Amino acid sequence: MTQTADQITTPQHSVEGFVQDFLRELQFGQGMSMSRASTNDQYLALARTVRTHLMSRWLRTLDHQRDVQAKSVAYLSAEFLLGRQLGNALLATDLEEIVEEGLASLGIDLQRLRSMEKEPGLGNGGLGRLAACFIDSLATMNIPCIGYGIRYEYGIFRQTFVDGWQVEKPDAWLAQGSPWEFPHPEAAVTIGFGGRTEASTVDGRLVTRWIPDWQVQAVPYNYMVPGYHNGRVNTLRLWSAAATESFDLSIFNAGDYSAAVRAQTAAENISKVLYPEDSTPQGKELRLQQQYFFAAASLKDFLDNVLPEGFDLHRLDERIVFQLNDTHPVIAIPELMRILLDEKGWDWDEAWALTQRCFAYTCHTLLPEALEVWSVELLGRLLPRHLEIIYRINEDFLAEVHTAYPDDELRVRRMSIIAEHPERAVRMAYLATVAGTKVNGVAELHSQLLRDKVLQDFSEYMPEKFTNVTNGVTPRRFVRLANPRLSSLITEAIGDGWVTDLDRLRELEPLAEDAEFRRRFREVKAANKTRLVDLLKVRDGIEVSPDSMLDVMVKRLHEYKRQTLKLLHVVSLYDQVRRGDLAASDITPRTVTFGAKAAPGYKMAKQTIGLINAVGRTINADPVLEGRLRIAFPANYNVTLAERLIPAADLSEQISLAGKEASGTGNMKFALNGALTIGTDDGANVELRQLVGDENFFLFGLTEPEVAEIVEKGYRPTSFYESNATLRHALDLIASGAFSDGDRRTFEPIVSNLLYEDRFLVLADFQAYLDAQLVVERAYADPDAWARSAVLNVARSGFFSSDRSMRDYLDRIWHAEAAPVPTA
Ligand code: F58
Repeated sequence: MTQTADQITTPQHSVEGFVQDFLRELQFGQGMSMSRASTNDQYLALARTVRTHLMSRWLRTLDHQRDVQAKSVAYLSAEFLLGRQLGNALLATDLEEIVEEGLASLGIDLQRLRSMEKEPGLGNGGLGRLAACFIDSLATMNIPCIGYGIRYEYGIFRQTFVDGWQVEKPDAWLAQGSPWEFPHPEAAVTIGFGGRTEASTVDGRLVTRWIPDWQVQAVPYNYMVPGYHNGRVNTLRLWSAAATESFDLSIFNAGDYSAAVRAQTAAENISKVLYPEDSTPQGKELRLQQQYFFAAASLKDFLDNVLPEGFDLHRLDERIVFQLNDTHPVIAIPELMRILLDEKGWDWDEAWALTQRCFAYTCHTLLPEALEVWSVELLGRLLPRHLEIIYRINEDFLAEVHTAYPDDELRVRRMSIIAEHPERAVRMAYLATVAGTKVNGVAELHSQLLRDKVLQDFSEYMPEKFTNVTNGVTPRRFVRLANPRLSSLITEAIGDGWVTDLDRLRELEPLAEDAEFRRRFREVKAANKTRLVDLLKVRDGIEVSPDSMLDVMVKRLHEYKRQTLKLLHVVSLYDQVRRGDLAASDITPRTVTFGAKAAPGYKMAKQTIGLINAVGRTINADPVLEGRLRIAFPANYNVTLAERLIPAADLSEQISLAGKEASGTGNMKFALNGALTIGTDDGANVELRQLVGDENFFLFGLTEPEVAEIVEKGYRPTSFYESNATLRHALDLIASGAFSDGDRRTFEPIVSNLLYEDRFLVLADFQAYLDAQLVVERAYADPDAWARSAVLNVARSGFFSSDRSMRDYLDRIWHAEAAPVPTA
């Protein structure tokens, strides 16, 4: 008889029990005695000890799901930017104190072991981190969910600086093995590519078959996604590519050993590396291979292995909703159609009706150039059957549109899933919109602009499909784990219910008026700064004064996010001091901190990194500015660094051009950790400001309608350069070579881009930004009033919990319910 989860003994929840388990893992798991074990051995033994605590919950969750068959959410995402796992596992199991004490009794420092963990960097930025927050919330809310994605062997590159320029290094996060993954080679599925389709008539019915000409194996690696203190552990299933045996065999049999090995390498390439985000999607064949690889493997896995045997597929939508995280998994739509039509023998209408009930699509952008398209040539070559299906979907859809708008041929053409120029290509966002039950944007303003601009024709034709779900972040990782001091202060004041019910932070509001609470709040901020200062010294050799205002801009480097605007502020302060227009002693002491990776192929972004470092080198060495103005730019900003930086920040920079940042999620993390925001009326800043109140938010800049109007009339950046001396001097200083050893060519591309193009209206918003920074300085001059505002930011930002986002998805899109896992 097989053992059930209930019969498996849960490890002991005591210090002595933990110490025993840990030593057993060290000796028998890691093969090390205490005296010989390295710190890494100790970390691995600890990770394995902690994961056994999650194991019985995981098995119980699976058993429970098998019994109750509750509707699940399949979150399909090419990226899951998880961050380190150990801290989260300790938190979920409530083992932090026991482990700390147990390790201390062995003379081991828990923090030291935690620092050994390499974070899985399986994402670029906001989109990937959002996926990680969402699966955390679903587990905590007891919603059955499977995350499906790709186990990239190399995650986002490791950023280094050489002479201030970004140099990318591979991120071999798996080099030492990962104790958090569970490979299941026995459950691998085969995924086909290429080849041709064949139509024939069987029993009077037209049947199409796809005969791929090459295949790869998709091997699942399972990761635990623990709920917070609730006994649920959901699964994240990431696929790794491997050569199929049959593939190898045919070539081996032909006697060509090296060709066979090459083929193996080609197969494994599919999950080799995460594509670093670019300013435009690159349309690389390997990327489409990655997309189909994980979308097809996930569908097959769900249909064949997760659904119970004999399940009536007509009811699939009662058991699952496939949420498409941007367009990357959208190829799953024609794949489900192919399975139903070609493998299950359904007719078109019933297959289409079911497919339309099973998918929903989240859009994460507003930049038209970032909307993914695949050339018909490539898609047809790699996935010939899918292209046929997409054509048919389009044909039927356009016929419908034509019926609705018989006299509007232009509209019909605009709405085609197939673009005709500059080449014939499949518009993946249109396909997702046509096929999905719902389409959502990620903040109110974004969803409105999707309806009114990006997908206007579609929202007019099927308004009921469009909805909004404002993003959120998990309070477990981004407050409770990242900011233990603030967490204790909050818990002491209002109890610990906020960790799973973040609206309860409202109860802190009256404490904003309590001088003693404000004092303790400032103490927390100061201690977090000291913790960061210590980290930056060790991690990057950067010296930061804990007494300065910590002004932080951390996010991917993109022109629309406008890191150059922040930099122009710094350059202009420096310039004013140099000219004698401003006394250094009148500058509020600040450390302007950047964290940003640029896509390796994004020239302007890499230039900007070079310029930030160059300006930093100059002003940091200038004795006149000592103790007044510094730039800190630690390399390789990632989730781990975010967890240290955000709790220490005073000022959060959210300065994208209005109408360009879909939501932003950093903005939420900073507010929840008691930083005040200087920001434009963009993305979720809009909602943040409404919640915290105008008086607790530094708003500046053009609004989206104003931007649209200026662009419509013809924007001339030089007019700002000509009419604003401060701006002119700052730009001239960069152009003069002052930050590049007198070489005027080094940063010429940035300067001329700003002067003659400036797509993101940096110059138009410059003066407003400087003025708002003066307001910031005045506010910061009164530390107690600043603390009051910061407390109110915390108290009023509970809305930005990803738990709330999940409730919105559940109510508006998924219609799934909680299924509490019984405890043993
Ligand atoms: C981000 N998108 C949005 N894309 O820019 C941000 O406003 C939003 O808060 C966040 O999604 C979550 O909704 C984003 O991170 C990517 O990283 C893509 C990865 C794949 C290539 C194209 C960019």
